[in-house]
Amino acid sequence: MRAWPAPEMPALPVPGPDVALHDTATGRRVSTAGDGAATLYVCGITPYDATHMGHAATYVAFDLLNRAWRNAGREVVYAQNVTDVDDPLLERATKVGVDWRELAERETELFRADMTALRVLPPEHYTGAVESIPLVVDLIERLQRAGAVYRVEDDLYFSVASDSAFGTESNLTREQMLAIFPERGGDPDRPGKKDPLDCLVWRAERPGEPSWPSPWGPGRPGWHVECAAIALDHLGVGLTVQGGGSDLIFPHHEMCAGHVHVAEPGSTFAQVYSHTGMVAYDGEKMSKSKGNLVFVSALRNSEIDPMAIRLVLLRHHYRSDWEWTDDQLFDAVDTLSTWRKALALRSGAPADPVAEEVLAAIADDLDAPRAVAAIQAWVDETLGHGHLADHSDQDAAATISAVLDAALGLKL
Ligand code: 5CA
Ligand code: ZN
Repeated sequence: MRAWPAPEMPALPVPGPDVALHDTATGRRVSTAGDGAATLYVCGITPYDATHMGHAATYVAFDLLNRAWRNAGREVVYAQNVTDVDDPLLERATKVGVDWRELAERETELFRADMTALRVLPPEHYTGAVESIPLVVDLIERLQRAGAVYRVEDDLYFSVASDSAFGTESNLTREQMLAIFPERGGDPDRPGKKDPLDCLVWRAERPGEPSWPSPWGPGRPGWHVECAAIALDHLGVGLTVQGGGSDLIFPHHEMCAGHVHVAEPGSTFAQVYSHTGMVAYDGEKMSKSKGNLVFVSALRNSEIDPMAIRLVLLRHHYRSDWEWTDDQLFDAVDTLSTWRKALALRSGAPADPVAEEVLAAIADDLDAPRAVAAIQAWVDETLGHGHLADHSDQDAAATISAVLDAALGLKL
């Protein structure tokens, strides 16, 4: 599948530091330094509605990581999926009376435009579930050969007992898993399952639903096996970072890891499991199913500067849960206008230490609020001095503009 056009990213004169990232599995801060390319898999959208601020926050967070690696001189290979066939997409298509393929293509195209406006670097591999069905079939066959798959009627399930590391990504108790599983697409009560936590890998054709041929008859992929197959195909095992929102910690990322561990015995799916906090609106997690949404495209259509949207997102640490309010957006618009005033002076307060602090903050578990504070301090100092003679750094604006763009994705 086609991704979106890459924004230009200026090369910085001094390389940034190696990146450390909080790992969900161990609860520790882990260095992502290493030889060879850094590999990143981030769970993509289910394209049945437009990109909301929760999605945008998640993709901007991993964009900071992508940029930090590149600024540190690291090669990056990034893969992202599109869940372009799944229950919620099919249900929405039926409800609004459009073909599910048309709905998926329309919303994916809107997502591309939103990511372009927010200056998010595109993945090297942007891959749909539908185009990956042969990969999924291949992975299920491998799981089957390992004895990890069984039938319930005509559907196929993955046995979580077959992965000895099951549970080590989320670190949840069995009771916690059983409580969350049905809220996130699981079916613990289905008769015939060996363990209530076992997950669907192949769903046999149902009347009126799309299906593809397979060795087990016509059907379509389960959700977790889709991401496992795409990540494995493009990035292999031991990827540097597996990412997504914290709503994917369980079951999604636990199951993806389980599939890969069983298909590639002795492997580790990811070195770091990284999760973003949830963005709320009107007191609840912003979600397509609840409908409490602020769309990136709606703000773009009302002539809001996408860089102001990006600044609102950067002002929250990626791991915290927070609530979107329109006031934060208006405040970001005002802030950017002050920043632009300072940059228009060209010379200003010394910029090199600021650029260094921005790179250090982002390399330190993507601390964007700290980076934004460093820029704000430079702007205050530069504007506060009043006349040019006080400004010791003749190239300050160029240095600050470059680091804003390269590290934070803010082109002003
Ligand atoms: N297609 C699956 C992943 S394979 C999916 O979860 N799609 S999604 O459209 O529901 O979400 C896309 C991405 O945005 C996921 O990484 C998800 O964790 C993240 N996300 C969804 N809602 C929020 C929210 N309110 N705040 C932050 N991130 C969110
Ligand atoms: Zn996924």
